[in-house]
Amino acid sequence: MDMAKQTAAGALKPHSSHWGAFRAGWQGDTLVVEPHPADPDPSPILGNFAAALRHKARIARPMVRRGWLERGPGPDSARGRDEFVPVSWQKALDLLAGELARVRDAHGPRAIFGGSYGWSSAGRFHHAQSQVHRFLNVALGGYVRSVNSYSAGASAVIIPHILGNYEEMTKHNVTWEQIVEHTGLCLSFGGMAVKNSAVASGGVSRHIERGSMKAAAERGCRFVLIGPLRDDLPEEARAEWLTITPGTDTAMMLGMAHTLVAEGLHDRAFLASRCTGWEKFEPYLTGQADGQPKDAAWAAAICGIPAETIAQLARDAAATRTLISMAHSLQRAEHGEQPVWMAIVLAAMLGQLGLPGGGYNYALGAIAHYGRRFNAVPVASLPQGRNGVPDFIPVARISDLLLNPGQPFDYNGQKLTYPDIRLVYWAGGNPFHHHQDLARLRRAFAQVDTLVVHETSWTATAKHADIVLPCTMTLEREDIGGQTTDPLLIAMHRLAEPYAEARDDYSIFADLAERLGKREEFTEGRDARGWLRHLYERTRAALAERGDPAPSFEEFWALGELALPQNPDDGGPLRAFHNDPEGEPLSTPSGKVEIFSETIAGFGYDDCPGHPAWLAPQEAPAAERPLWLVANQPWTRLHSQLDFGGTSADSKRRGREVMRIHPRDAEARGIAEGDIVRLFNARGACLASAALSEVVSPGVVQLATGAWYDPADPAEDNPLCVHGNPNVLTRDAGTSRLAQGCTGQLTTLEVEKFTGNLPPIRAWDPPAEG
Ligand SMILES: Nc1nc2c(c(=O)[nH]1)N[C@H]1C(S)=C(S)[C@@H](COP(=O)(O)OP(=O)(O)OC[C@H]3O[C@@H](n4cnc5c(=O)[nH]c(N)nc54)[C@H](O)[C@@H]3O)O[C@H]1N2
Ligand SMILES: Nc1nc2c(c(=O)[nH]1)N[C@H]1C(S)=C(S)[C@@H](COP(=O)(O)OP(=O)(O)OC[C@H]3O[C@@H](n4cnc5c(=O)[nH]c(N)nc54)[C@H](O)[C@@H]3O)O[C@H]1N2
Ligand SMILES: [Mo]
Repeated sequence: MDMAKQTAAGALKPHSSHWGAFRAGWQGDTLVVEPHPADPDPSPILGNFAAALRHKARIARPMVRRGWLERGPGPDSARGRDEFVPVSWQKALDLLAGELARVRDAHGPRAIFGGSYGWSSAGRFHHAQSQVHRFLNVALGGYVRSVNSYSAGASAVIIPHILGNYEEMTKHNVTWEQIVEHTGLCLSFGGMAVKNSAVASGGVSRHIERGSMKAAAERGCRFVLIGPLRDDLPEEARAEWLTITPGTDTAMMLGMAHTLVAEGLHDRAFLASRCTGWEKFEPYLTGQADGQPKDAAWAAAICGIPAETIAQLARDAAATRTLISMAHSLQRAEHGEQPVWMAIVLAAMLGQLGLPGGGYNYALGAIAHYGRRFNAVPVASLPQGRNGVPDFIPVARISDLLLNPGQPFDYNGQKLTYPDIRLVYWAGGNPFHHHQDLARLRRAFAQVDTLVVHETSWTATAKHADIVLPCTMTLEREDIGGQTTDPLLIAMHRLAEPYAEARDDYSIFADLAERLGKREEFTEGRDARGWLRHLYERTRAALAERGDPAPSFEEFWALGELALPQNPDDGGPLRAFHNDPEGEPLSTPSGKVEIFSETIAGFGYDDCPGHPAWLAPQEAPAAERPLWLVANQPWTRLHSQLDFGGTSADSKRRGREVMRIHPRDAEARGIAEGDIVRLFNARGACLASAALSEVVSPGVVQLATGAWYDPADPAEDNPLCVHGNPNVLTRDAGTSRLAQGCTGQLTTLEVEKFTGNLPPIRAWDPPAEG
């Protein structure tokens, strides 16, 4: 260790982020960030902090859109094109409190959309989404909420019908420890890229995934990656790579299932004792029902993997301890329910659900929550109060909500109606990052009377708002970091003063609540420190109850972290069910694995029938859009957060996001390494820098999400994004009428070399003031 580091180390204070626990301190005016010393594989995303703190992209003062200030609330297509007027905090809060009261009194809280989806920051208290929900409940009587996530829109709805509680099936199932010890074959659909398991909501102190795959592979576990990108598994997994056509995994799994039946390799006893509906599914599989056997040859023609490879993989899976893992990505696509369901059926046919290191673990490796032990004590989160409004939307139906007030929609067996929204309140999320078809989203946001955004920085969402309130970022306040499957509770110390006039979401909401006569109810008389003490007490009391060391808040704060006891690695409800199907039934309607679901069949949805099926997508390559776009999670940041930070900015080329393309597809289009290219389809277009790479399958291009939307000419209705945000291209349609999940992962398009004058990049510039 050199001297400089030693000097710094003395002053480092603990903090945490969704991408890892760390310590940081100042060396002169440079923020030094060091990963948690016990982290074997820290994330490079930590490198985004230092340059971000005082970047010009930070919001300095409260701002109000000129058109809103002059003309008052109302639908306005000038959103995103207008100037902003700086105002004092006092004026901003007075205006906003007045507008909230107006909407509540004139239309009721059912006219306020407060779903406010987004990852915000890792601390349990200053979690912006929880803060805004609590505020709207306490001060206004509620809000229209959103359910489920962009992550798991389809799976979170279908898994409870088929296998059981979603949280348990993802988090309390097969662990990395079991994989290291027991798994013979891991079929990894969509991979388990370590850049993805860099991240866990609430923080992660030890990144164990790479090391676990290495240890498993060294013991002899065989990893097979099924997906369009070779680097979806780390080199340490020594994986074989099967390049599947995107969106066709269900067909491949059916082909494997057919082989199992044809060769008598399926576990009939397991299907009879622990599943329902096999007899309804089997005729579909064999073709007795529709004349088309779903055999390996049929599957090969759809998914692009040779029939013999599919058949052999089925045989291999039946011959050893096999784990099917499935990335979130497969279900963030049209008919995303189907691969989730079919993977469960395939695992049931192998009879290994619930065995150590075998069966099915949805989303293992997609985020660092999964494959770990559960804490034996709770980590508190901010209580959100009672929401008096029953209405909700599946989260990815935001544009539909704003564009179709009063219209009906289907969701999970219910017929619901979109309420008439007048005010949208967003804190801790970035819909111009996360949502699809951004031109449509702009039209949707133009419909409302008022859009309020709390942000740390000038995201495109902030630039489309009417009232923008500047917030502290995590480094500028104290908090507690923790989540249910990480064994460390982190005392997140403050590392910097708030930027310019930025304030904590909490203190903003407290002042707004005061103006609405609800300060005491919102704060319960606590300041931020008081809340940290209060939240910590939940964990401390549980520790004391167990007879474990239970330090006081002051001791915890001084120690900087607290190791939490964890439960044994017991395999969860699937293990219990495997061992005792009668005594420990699953939480599904039948108590068994539902290969056929009477419930789902009863909904009568043609896009999600009563058993898993291959349903060809509408979004498929065609003459004018011959390539698949995989719009996956970025390596260099969490979503769009700190896009302007060091690691993220350094990964851009000529300021633009990098798109990977197979050399063969590049050559056919006259595209060379480093060329600026235009990606386009009927919905929109963006620029990116081309990287030629055989890591990408032919026929596929890959552009990660998260580059901030940067319209060449904001005055246009559907401008070119000059920076490389793939969501100008993606389709805004639900997975099916069952779950209505996000389908942003896959889209189809064409790519060409961009030969025009290169437009400047202004993504991180503050908007014009006037
Ligand atoms: N095409 C396509 N689109 C996708 C996906 C995909 O695979 N393909 N993936 C989807 C998935 S899985 C997800 S989860 C979403 C993620 O979408 P989001 O969660 O909306 O993305 P983030 O960039 O994390 O947005 C968080 C925002 O909160 C702000 N923030 C951070 N801390 C604070 C704070 O303390 N206070 C306030 N007020 N703000 C704060 C950050 O600056 C940032 O703008 O994207 C989805 N979009
Ligand atoms: N570094 C980093 N890590 C993250 C995040 C981040 O923003 N940055 N976001 C976090 C969040 S919120 C979530 S929900 C998870 C998301 O977890 P995922 O959704 O699983 O992650 P992605 O990277 O979008 O997709 C993983 C891979 O799936 C493959 N894939 C895409 N379509 C198909 C298909 O049809 N079939 C097959 N077999 N493979 C396909 C792609 O090659 C892609 O690289 O990641 C988390 N981890
Ligand atoms: Mo996600």
